[in-house]
Amino acid sequence: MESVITESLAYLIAEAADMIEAAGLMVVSTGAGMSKESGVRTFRGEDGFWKEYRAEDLASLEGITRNPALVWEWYGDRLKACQELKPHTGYYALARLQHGKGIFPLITQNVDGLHQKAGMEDVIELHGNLRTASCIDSCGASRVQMTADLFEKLPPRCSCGSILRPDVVLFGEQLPEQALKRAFRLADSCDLMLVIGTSMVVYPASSLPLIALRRGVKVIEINPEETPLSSLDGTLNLRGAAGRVLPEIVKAVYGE
Ligand code: BV8
Ligand code: ZN
Repeated sequence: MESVITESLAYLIAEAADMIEAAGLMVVSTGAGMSKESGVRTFRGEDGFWKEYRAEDLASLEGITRNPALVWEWYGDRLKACQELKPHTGYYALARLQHGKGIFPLITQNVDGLHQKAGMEDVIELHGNLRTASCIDSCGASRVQMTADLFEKLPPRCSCGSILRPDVVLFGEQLPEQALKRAFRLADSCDLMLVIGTSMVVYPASSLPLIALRRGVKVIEINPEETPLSSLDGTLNLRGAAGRVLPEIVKAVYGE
């Protein structure tokens, strides 16, 4: 994924840098594409996870009850990948922006924890995370850490005997209330939104930039591909990879 910084892209990056410098409250929203250059597979791209399976077969309550071993095998692979993978330069550029501009909130659909690994603060995990798992029957037993021993016998079980489920938001589940409320409040109050690496397919995360646009706020989209957000009035398209474009934005803002 070597996206070249063409002259036109360099011009748009300079424009985006001016918008970022001028913005009061900037909010960043990221999806699976933000982690692509760290080696995490996206959901819907050419190498996407969902290629072999439908989302409902894996990240859903009936999927995990129907085939718990398959879903736990998939989450085990992902957990191992996330633990081994390192944030790419785009992550550190975003962290540099966050520390330079004042800690802006970062809303992510990702559960890989790479934003935190790159030293970012105020990370709002809309779709949960892979750090812990809980009882599928909510029996009251405390959450368990997602460590390698949990995967010795699939599916892992709660002390009550029911199966465990990773503390991610499965399809059909409500998002964490506080995180979602804050995300909507930020979409409703920001002066600028930076949207990186999302196909804009999954709701309600996909509604956040639309709320900002409806208020007349500009949205900068960093994505090598076209999405439903790209052609909307008020969106500035930086058609490139996060790992290439973000360091160029930092160079344009901080000259380094
Ligand atoms: C809910 C779990 C309310 C953790 C995930 C019909 C129409 C509309 C909506 C619905 C519908 N039917 C059902 C719904 C609601 C449903 C939904 O939106 N379904 C979609 C599929 C249509 N949403 C829900 O169920 C949500 N809950 O609404 O609750 C409710 C509940 C009960 C009763 C009443 C109401 C829950 C959604 C959360 C689901 N969990 N993950 C995990 O396993 O990770 S979603 C999963 O997809 C991930 O979290 C992921 O983040 C998310 C979205 O994908 P993206 O991040 O956008 O990634 P994707 O691969 O799609 O795209 C990658 C992008 O990156 C591409 O654009 C690519 O071009 C770009 N890219 C590639 N390389 C790079 C790059 N960009 C930059 N740099 C690069 N190098
Ligand atoms: Zn239990």
